[in-house]
Amino acid sequence: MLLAFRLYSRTPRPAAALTFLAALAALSACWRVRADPPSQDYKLVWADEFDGEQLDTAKWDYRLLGKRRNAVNTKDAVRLDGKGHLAITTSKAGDEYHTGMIGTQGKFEALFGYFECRVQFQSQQGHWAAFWLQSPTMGKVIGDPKQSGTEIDIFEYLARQPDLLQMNLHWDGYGKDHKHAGKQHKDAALAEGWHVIGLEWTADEYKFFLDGKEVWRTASGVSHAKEFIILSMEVDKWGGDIAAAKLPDSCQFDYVRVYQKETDAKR
Ligand SMILES: [Ca+2]
Repeated sequence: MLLAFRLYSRTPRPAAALTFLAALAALSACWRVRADPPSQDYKLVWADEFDGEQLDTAKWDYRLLGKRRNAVNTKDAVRLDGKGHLAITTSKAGDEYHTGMIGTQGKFEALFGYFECRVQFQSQQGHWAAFWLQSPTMGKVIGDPKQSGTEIDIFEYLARQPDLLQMNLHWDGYGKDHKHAGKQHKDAALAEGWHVIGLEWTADEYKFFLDGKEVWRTASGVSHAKEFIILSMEVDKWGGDIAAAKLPDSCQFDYVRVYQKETDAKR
């Protein structure tokens, strides 16, 4: 009724109407930031809200336990805080660094859709956080990422570059045929608070979103293979000098949600 009055009143009050429309636009932007697939025909098909006290092992496996890069992946590094968040923590344990990685391989694998997480990044250098997709067959057939799949790094975040969101695609294996496409998006707000990061993956392209805003679109290395989800922290010099980090240091996830169109879900 208010909207009708503002828009259709015979004696319009342009300032009030504009204020109202601006408020409506701001509210709509808020909704987008909270969680929203890019179009109405996406339906939620999988999610973990990280409620409860224990990692849901019906959805996730601990991945690559043991030595990985310059750390040791442990189960203890991956914890729910009991307040709806998953934390992956890098810590020092004697002469070693411990960190963690979880994935949905063999439990949830999807072809196309909209993948989203809400995340608060780590603050220290020496390690990096990532929300990524991987196919079990990546690199098996060289020259055809459609068939073999692609490593889709929906985000990688390095606290030594606190205002950069890194998005990367890798295909044709990790050897001499390796191909890469990537984008760094600058946003000074990344280091503070929570952010919603999403990927829309269709048969033709990828679109990457930060807080509801598209930040990269590419048709490079588009996978037509089913992919699983990985959440990880990794310790290596790409992240900076871990010896200079104040540990423990965590990346926290509030949720991971996957939406598909009806046509995707039937594949
Ligand atoms: Ca949550």
